[in-house]
Amino acid sequence: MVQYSNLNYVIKDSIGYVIINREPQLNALNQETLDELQDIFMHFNADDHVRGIILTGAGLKAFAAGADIKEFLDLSVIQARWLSERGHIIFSDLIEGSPKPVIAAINGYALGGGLEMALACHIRIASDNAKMGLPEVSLGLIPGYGGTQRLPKLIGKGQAMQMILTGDMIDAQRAYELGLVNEVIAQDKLIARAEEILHKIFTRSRVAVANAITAINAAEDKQQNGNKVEMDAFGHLFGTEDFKEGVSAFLAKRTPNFE
Ligand code: DAK
Repeated sequence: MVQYSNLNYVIKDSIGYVIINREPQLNALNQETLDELQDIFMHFNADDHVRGIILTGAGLKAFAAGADIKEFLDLSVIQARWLSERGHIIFSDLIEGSPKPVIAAINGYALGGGLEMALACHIRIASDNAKMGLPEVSLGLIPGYGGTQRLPKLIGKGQAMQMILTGDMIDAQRAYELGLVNEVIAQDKLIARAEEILHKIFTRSRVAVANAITAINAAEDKQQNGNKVEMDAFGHLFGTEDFKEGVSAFLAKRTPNFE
């Protein structure tokens, strides 16, 4: 298997773990880390041994404290625009667009590009010490990896405006109240809870789960007609073995045994 400089990964019990491993820099996302994220998500998305993915940061302090500020200064306008587009591709196509459920286990600071990475995941759970924010305006920037688009959809335009325009950090409890994270968990139980959620999902039909992700994502995509995507996916599922098995199992009062 490939060795990465900035990521650890492992596959265990059908879960692919991706751990950003730049603890001394609070797991800040430099360009090399983004390259490696692209690579591992392409790999996990295509690997049948992986049924779901947990994305987290190394250590007890940070999920990812943003894009790596030390790399900003030398970027030209054209490079910055291009890097933003590239980040969008990784976060939108490979993380949000993964056919497998991706859980962000936010184990500390999730700031700037780090929070944007969590926003691209399908489910977010946070440890009780987590702090989240989009502080880009304090650096003379705006979020560049989808934050201005995903945050308002998740927590509403007014709350997103306040977070982005003030750049203030919020704690895990406030993030839960806003709907930014689904659950707040003690730090030492965070990964176990993410695993529990995935193992519940693994008892369901894999093809149905993948189609549900596609249809839910389509709801937010202005280029697509979400209702049509849902209808097509719904029709398609009627032709699958999993559908036959799911209905037969229900009628026979037994647990389904999906492909
Ligand atoms: N980048 C680089 N290094 C970082 C970092 C970051 N984002 N965050 C922390 N570090 C480093 C610190 O420099 C320090 O390194 P040393 O001095 O030890 O060498 C080490 O991590 C520990 O940090 P602190 O000593 O500051 O730790 P504290 O506990 O005191 O404070 C903190 C923790 C998270 C409050 C603080 O580190 C902090 O405010 N960090 C910066 C947070 C931030 O502003 N993040 C960036 C947001 S802006 C783009 C697309 C997207 C973006 C940019 C460009 N393009 C397409 C081009 C996104 C931008 C952002 O993410």
